[in-house]
Amino acid sequence: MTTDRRIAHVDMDAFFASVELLRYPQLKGQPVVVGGRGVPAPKQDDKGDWQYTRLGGYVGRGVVTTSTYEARALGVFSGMGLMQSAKLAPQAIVLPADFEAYRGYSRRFKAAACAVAPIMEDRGIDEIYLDLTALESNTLSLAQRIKQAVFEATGLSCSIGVSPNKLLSKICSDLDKPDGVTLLQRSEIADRIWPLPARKINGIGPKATEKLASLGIYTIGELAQTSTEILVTHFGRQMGQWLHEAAHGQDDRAVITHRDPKSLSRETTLETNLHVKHDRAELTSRIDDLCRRVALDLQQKQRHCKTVGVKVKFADFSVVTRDLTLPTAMGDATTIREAVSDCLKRIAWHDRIRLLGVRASNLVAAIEEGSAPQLRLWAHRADGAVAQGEVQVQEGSVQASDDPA
Ligand code: DCP
Ligand code: MG
Repeated sequence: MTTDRRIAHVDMDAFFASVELLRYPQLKGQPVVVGGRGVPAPKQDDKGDWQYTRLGGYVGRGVVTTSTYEARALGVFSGMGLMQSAKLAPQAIVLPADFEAYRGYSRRFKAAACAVAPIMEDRGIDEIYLDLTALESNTLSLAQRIKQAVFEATGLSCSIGVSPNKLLSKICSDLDKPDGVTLLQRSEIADRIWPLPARKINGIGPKATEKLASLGIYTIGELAQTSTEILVTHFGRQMGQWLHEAAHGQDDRAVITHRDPKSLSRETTLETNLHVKHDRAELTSRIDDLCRRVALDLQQKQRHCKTVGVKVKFADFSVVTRDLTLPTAMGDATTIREAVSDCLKRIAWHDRIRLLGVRASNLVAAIEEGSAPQLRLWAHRADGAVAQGEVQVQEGSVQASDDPA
């Protein structure tokens, strides 16, 4: 029998809100929510006292990105409208989101975890998987070292689940939040996993949860006791089989250390619905801003794109997308903006605009001066002078055509 793997799932606690509390430590212990960019930032008055925006006074379309555990106790969670949340927690403080700051902390926490356990899969802004199997120490002390390293690098706490696979570890990291460590062995699945609601399995979303409930299946244990045939009848072969395996805690997916992003996008919901002609200036500035942000994202990921797309959601909630594929890959805001203009010209504007989005896809690796110091892009010419080597860039690979190294 082969020994089980040891896979950790690390998830930051109330991530955006916790970063904000580093900036405003005086708010610790209070219900705080992080809204969108449009929320006014706290200000200090003449006496030096901080003035915060309370949820109760909020008017607009902003959404809660996350909330502190104190706000969650009042019923306010990620994804809820700020105005709806205001009814539950009018006294809660609402702060503007600062995505740049969250990305910075995200990088730091991942680097710190990687220093302890280098096999890492990046799962987004605040979560990673780590493969601990080949490491010497015992599992609990590794988990504690990871937490300590993350805390020293960021001042933030995280929760960790460790089990034989990604599916179980993801469930476990959520069992003792915040600041928890949950270790699980295969023999404990029935006792500790089966009593949980089926939706705790990553991949069972609201629709599947509802369908399972209509079959009288609420817990993971009930799902595990249901025959594969019944599941296949209701969910199709692939999903039905996967549901059965997942409920039995089976998952042999590897920890993938490198994944090329397929696309990058930015979108913004407008505070009020805008008219394509009457609000032209405002629309232009919002689109310019989205293009700049997509260009920055590409730069950060060291990618260029060949395809640029736009998304428009109208006041009647209908969505239209258009895209344009260019002959060569690029990543600068001006070229992206030109491609976006081309896409926008192909839209029939039948209603006011509620949301705008810009997407870059068909991504290839980009090499920019100074961004890849480890690469030898300089080649010695026959006459002894140094010339810049011709660089061919393809998806996921970098080749200098005349590299003397
Ligand atoms: N996020 C968001 N919109 C959502 C859900 C999440 O903007 N609908 C952002 C804000 C969160 C971050 O992603 O801080 C991470 O999401 P999590 O689901 O891990 O939530 P938290 O880290 O905030 O809380 P928890 O302690 O439950 O992990
Ligand atoms: Mg989190």
